[in-house]
Amino acid sequence: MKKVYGALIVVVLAGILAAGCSKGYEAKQTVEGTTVALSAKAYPLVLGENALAIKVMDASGKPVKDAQVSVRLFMPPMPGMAPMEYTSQGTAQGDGYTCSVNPAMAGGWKAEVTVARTGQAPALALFNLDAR
Ligand SMILES: [Cu+2]
Repeated sequence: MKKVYGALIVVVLAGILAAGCSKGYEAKQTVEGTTVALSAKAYPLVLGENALAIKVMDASGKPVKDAQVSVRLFMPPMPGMAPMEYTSQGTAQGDGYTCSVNPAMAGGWKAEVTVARTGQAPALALFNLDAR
């Protein structure tokens, strides 16, 4: 019976560790009343296609579904490296938006999310992302 419990504990611990390693990314920022939540299921990002989920909430916490959302992914200037910058458009999905980003090298990136709504100044939220 003890052996069974031992094996069970090993399995549970392995599960917790595996879950910990594949933990996604989640962060949010509030800019002048607009909250922008950015998440990625797999994190750090990989070189190639990565799907980012973006949720936008107004000052009352209600999801904003009629915005134009774009993500400018860039790497802060590095010595001896040409600047890297890519902009991708988000598409509406469910309660929010999805956007595909494609980092070209491993390292620290910044994702500037722009939320534009008719008749309002665009809200800009900046996030730090790692790619490996
Ligand atoms: Cu670089």
